[in-house]
Amino acid sequence: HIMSYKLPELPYSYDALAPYIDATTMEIHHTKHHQGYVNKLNAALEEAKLEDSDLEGLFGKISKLSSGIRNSGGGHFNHSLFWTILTPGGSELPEGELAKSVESTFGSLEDLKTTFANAAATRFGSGWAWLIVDADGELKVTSTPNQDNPLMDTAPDQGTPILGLDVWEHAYYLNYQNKRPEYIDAFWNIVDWKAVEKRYLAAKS
Ligand code: MN3
Repeated sequence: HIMSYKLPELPYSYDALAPYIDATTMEIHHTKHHQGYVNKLNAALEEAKLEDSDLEGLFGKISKLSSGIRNSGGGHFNHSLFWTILTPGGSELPEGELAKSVESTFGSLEDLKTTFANAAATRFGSGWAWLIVDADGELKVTSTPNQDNPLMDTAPDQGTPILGLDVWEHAYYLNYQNKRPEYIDAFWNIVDWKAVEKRYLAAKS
């Protein structure tokens, strides 16, 4: 039996993240782009006839799998994560384990944002910027091309992603055109740091 993936509902309305991400971009991104990855992933899994289609397991051996599974599996996983680390109005980074680790690793939250924004701005072409927990439990900022992610055995910096930013043009072009740095700046207003902390604690446990 091959698992069939489904497009997850957004936990907020399409206009909820405006003005930082506009409603039209959100709707197209969710119903066309993300849905497209889900459809292509299901087709690629069907074709490969894999017994276990758990995505995190597949990412660990993605170098041996088809480009369809890599691109569409990454696309589905990455967008599913992205929607859930955003929230209307954003949330403050709670005092706690993640805040302590951000401070000891980067110096401050502002320093983390600068490092992350630089990774997002300098990712050539399409891809993602990430904050990950690596195998030693340390925080690290990295980026990946296309729909790759740090769970893939092909990623130069591997670990569990706890925050991600889509820097494909489809994520921002309607509102920001070529001004990717303005989109990256706006992103911080809608990051749900409570959700990021939950992912951090889960990755560490
Ligand atoms: Mn996208």
